[in-house]
Amino acid sequence: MVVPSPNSIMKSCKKTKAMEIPTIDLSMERSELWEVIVKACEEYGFFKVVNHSVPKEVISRLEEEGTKFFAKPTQEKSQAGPATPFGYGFTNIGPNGDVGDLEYLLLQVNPLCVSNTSKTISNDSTKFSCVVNDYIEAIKEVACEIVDLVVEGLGVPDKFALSRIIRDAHSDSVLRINHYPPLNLKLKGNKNSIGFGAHSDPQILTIMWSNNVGGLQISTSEGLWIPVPPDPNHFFVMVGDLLQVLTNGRFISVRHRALTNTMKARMSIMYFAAPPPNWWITPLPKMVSPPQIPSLYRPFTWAQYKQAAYSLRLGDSRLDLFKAQ
Ligand code: GA4
Repeated sequence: MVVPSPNSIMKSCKKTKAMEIPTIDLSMERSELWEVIVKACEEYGFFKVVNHSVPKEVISRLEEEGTKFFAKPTQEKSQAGPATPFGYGFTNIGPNGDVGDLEYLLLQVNPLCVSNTSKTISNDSTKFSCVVNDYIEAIKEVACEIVDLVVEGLGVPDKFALSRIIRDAHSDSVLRINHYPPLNLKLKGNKNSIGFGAHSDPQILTIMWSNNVGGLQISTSEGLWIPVPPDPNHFFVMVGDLLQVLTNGRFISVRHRALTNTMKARMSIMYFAAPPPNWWITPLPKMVSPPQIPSLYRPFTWAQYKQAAYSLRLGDSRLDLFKAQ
């Protein structure tokens, strides 16, 4: 990834406009929800979720664990790294030279157990694992509720076609805790810097929580960057590349990025809902009708897609490699 110069970021920031982020109230009648969810996924690949089922304490306990970990001396944190594939990482994103002003923890979601990684992250690894597991269990339910609504909204007869993949015991879902330290203006000399460069998420769906510090921006289909006001009481949902394929291009996997432009530290927690590695990905039968509506993508497994993602740069368009001839 070429890190944009501070000037180019400032220019693109000037172009940003206030946008009403689509909001899905999960306490609404199911029948009213389908339409709004499908519309948000089609138009932006992004929406906010309010009235979700995750207890406040489940989120605050994980935030606390993250804060405790990132406050440790670098040498201690490094014992939990490198994040290849799981553990502590900083500055480097992926294996191909992408960088950002952040540090992070990448955590395996399955199996839910006290892993060796937990032992290097916390002095109380059992507590750390419990806190992470409670969060994962709760957020997985939100992810499943959302994809079940999507499936219903699309009129797919198999009601659990997507949640079944996410619930699979071998699902390759990942939890990521990002920490964007406050920017030292004296050192950097600019107000905005790239925390995490522009990209789409490769998985099915991402559910994001962040503290009350802004930085996330999403791109519209016209390439306009929209700042997302932070909201620690609610979650944000992003359509991933696989959901774009599963809907045969009807939904868009949203390009997003995170800027560090503040004197406050930003923390975000992302749950990336993914299939098991050997799961074949093709558009849902309802989304194709050859010859009028052929599949836009050739079949591939999640393992193949992941391999492609890791062989490219963060901002590259991996879906192009899987387009049908
Ligand atoms: C983006 C979404 C998740 O954070 C992630 C990232 C992964 C990584 O940081 O190791 C990737 C990136 C993400 C997409 C392209 C590849 C892989 C870095 C990178 C350059 C954990 C994921 O699954 O894909």
